[in-house]
Amino acid sequence: HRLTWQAYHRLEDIHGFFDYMAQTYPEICSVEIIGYSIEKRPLKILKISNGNANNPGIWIDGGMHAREWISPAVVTYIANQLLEGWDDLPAYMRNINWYIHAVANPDGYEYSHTTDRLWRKNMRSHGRACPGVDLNRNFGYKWGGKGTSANPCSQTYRGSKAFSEPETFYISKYISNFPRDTFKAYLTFHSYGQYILYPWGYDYHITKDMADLDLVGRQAGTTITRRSGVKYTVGSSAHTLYPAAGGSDDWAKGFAGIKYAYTIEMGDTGRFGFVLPASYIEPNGNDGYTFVETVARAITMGKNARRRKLKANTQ
Ligand code: 0X9
Ligand code: ZN
Repeated sequence: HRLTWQAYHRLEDIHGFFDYMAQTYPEICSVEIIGYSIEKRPLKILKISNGNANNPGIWIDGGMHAREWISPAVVTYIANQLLEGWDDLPAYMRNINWYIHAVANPDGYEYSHTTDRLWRKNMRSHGRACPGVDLNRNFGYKWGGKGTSANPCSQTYRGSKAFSEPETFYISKYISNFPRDTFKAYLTFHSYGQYILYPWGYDYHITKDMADLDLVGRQAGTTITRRSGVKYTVGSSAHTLYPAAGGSDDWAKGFAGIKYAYTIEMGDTGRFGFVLPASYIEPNGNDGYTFVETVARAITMGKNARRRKLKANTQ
């Protein structure tokens, strides 16, 4: 395959990497096309598993916003780390069914390479008005609320209705088709700012279960800083960034019931912003991997702790 982590690559190289990995490691991985974008590009995911259908599932996506090039780069870096290191990975990483969607907005991603480096939305046409829907305002949980726009020319245009866009619709369809509780984490990679964010994003709303997300988020942030020196700010989306409804993380938690729903905003904090030099891919990739590792561990350890408790209670 032609993918490297020394440069930003086009969609073809990323999908070629997925196909190559599926051919090279057929016992543990495969690709699946979950649908097609507005411009008919495949929405392609890589599945990695030790074959145990009962493993907890973790969904990882990237590239929902076209210009955030570090995101697909980090997501493919993580996929590569998982596969190249598989035999030596700890049990809590191998006993997970991984679903990796590196470029959730393939049309926008290509457009940001060919035409407009700072393109954000998908490529939905609205006749004569400005094209594009903000996919991270198009998910069907509290759709149309704060931080969203009804104006197609806005960068945060929410679309004509919840899941009006194939790119969001097929993610929701794919995840919803599994039995509830299959997925324990939904991790969506964005940039920039170095934030680990959890629901709720639609408003300044606090629920009990946010405490667990906060704890694991902080654990990830602390571990990243200890390993690489990079600092991540941890908190709920609305409080830490701004309220914005229709995000994928809110949908994952609020509708799909996935406990660990996070948006991670990778580096940097603004020096280069979206136009981050490719030399930042590897360091960001390692930080992203640490984040994923921390969440996987929390899922497995949580389960073991519960099992220990159950055992203690029945003895
Ligand atoms: O605004 C967004 O969609 C995300 N930030 S970005 O700069 N990458 O565009 C933050 C989304 C946080 N989650 C929710 N608001 N639900
Ligand atoms: Zn984004």
